[in-house]
Amino acid sequence: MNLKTSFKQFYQENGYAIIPDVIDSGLVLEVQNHVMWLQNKYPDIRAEAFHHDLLINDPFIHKLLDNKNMLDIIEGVIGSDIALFGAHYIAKRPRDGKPVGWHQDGSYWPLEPMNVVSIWLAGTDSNKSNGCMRVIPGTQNKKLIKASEMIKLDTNDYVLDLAISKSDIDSQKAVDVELNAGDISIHNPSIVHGSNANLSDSWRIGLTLRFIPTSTYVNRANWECILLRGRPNNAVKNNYVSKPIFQEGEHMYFSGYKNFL
Ligand SMILES: O=C(O)CCC(=O)C(=O)O
Repeated sequence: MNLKTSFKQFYQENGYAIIPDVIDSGLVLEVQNHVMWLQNKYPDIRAEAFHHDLLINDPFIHKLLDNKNMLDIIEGVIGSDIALFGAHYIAKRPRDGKPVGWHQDGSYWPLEPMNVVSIWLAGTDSNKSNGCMRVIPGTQNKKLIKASEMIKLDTNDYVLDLAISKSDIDSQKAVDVELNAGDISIHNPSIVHGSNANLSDSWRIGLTLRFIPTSTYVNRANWECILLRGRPNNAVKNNYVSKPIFQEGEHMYFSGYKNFL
């Protein structure tokens, strides 16, 4: 059984799957450097909130996404015409990294249809003590709760501003998605998931990447996507960015930056 197919049955049954050793230690180090570089560049933005707009035209992110291991895994789930529509570092600092309330990703997304899969890429080890992602297997088969049915959270205390009420969750069934740096997990847009605060002495760095087939429409004006493999769909008017140009001072140096000059 190869990597492309071996995780699929587990994913279909449980709504998530772990795939070890997808990126090498050199790239892991660059992911860590990238978070520290962004923290230095944007001192007023918390590291849990390095969102899509800061990443979508960043040459390092484009290099990271040009990864056969990762794209083969995604192809196994959504087919061979692949685009990225979301990227977000949720990097939790030691001792005060914020929790993420229980939610289903699809509640937030303007995707038509909701054909999408997420990668959570571990830039450090991610475990119970530093606030790893937690999922409730089986909930990928439940209907999506609307944003209007969720409770509001204070973003001074939580990464996201909405959550499913605790009374609607059987958190006894939650599974800790523990990863080593360089591993990934994938998850379904309907699975209920969240994470606890990071109260440990170590960073917990996660990069969330959201992949759609090019037949899925992102119904949000001027939203920027990256075409990663295969062809765009002429009937679906998504907006694909060009390959970014590396600019000193604007972007972090990384191995291969010269490919973006
Ligand atoms: O990084 C976390 O703690 C939560 C991740 C998450 O909510 C997501 O990837 O959708």
